[in-house]
Amino acid sequence: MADYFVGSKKYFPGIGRISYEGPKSENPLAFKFYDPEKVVGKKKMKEHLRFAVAYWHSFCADGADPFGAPTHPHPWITNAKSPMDAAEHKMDAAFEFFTKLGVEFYAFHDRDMAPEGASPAESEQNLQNLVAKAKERQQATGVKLLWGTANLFSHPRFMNGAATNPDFAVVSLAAAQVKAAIDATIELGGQGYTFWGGREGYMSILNTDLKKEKDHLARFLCMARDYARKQGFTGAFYIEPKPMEPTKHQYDYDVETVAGFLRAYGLDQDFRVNIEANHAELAGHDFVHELETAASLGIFGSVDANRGEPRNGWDTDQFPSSYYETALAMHAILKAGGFTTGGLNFDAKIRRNSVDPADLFEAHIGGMDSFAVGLEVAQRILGDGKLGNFVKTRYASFDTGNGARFARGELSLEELARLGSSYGTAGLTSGKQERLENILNQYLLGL
Ligand code: XLS
Ligand code: NI
Ligand code: NI
Repeated sequence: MADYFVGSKKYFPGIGRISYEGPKSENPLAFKFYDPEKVVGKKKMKEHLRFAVAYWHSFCADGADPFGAPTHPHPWITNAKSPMDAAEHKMDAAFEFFTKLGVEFYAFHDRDMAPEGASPAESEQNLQNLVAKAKERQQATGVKLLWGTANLFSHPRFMNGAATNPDFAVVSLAAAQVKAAIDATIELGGQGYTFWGGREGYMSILNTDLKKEKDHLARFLCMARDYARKQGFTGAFYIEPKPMEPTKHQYDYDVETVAGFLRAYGLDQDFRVNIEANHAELAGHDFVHELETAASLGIFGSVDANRGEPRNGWDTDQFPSSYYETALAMHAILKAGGFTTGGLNFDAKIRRNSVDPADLFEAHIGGMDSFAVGLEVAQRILGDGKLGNFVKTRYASFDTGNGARFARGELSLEELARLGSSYGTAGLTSGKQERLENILNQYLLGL
């Protein structure tokens, strides 16, 4: 990666390139566990983990919440002469940050990068101007685009939804944005394009035609896919499930729901899921449950790496810090064959009272270290095979004889019932959950 922006002192003065110093380092601005070049299994850590920084949380959000004013106003915005000027300075800050942190990817929404104009045409022009600058910076630094997306939730016109809006005019305005965002993603060599349906859902069933809205959503996604493929996009399309917030009920509730939707509308060949840890929690699932579900359905794509606060019921988007969770997540990801187009995108924000410029670095360092530990633990679990073998043995009765005939669909219910009456007592085999949890704890400590 070129050092072009690392030398920059503009927005993060006093901070240089973050390097690996090992687990005992007391330097808050160093990696303790993430050693990008270290080989784990067959790949380097950086190739396994494919970290991305989220443009929106890190360079747009300013600490404002529904109860209070911004606490970290960004100099690239407050000192700017115009919204376009702010956008360009923001981009400098972003690339300075990416290169100093040493991440290889970023992700963005159209409106994170370029301000909305007075018309769709002006908005598209703004985006194209900024995309040209981003392309230069990508070339200068080697930083790549993990995925792009369109913000179809902030503008008041989307208050009743975007693709599911009851007003056709709004659906077509959403299309103008998605078309431009797809073009931008292609221009920047993006490896994926994400749809997070923030307002694709409803607040009251009394004013909602559920079937129409879902049909429209599917129609819209088909059109977007066809357009992108026609333009030569070969990357993955992701749907990012979330059960609620800002709507009461979001259609892309969780992975299983999205899988059913994709199949029902014939979209399952092109679309995969971008799984966010905090969204899994809001849906009442463990993060690893969503990952394993996606893998089992063949639609695992990418990850929005963050964590929720189990005692709060909303998307707190905190940086990941639990080794237990990252180990189980990386175990699921490695079992699924690892990332191809996807990666670990930090859809996470520093807390409102984290007001030092260094806090943004420390947050990402912690998240990257947490996943590096998770990766090493996962590799240990897979390398040793104890857990995998236990699971395999648990289902061994389906490997041969009548069990295998059942699995192949060769038995009728009558035959199965006849076999059942010959077994007498069965089923009293221990699941050994406690033993397995104890073993996992040993792996976590590297034993
Ligand atoms: C919001 C979502 C959003 C998507 C991108 O909850 O996580 O940030 O990742 O639109
Ligand atoms: Ni997300
Ligand atoms: Ni989210």
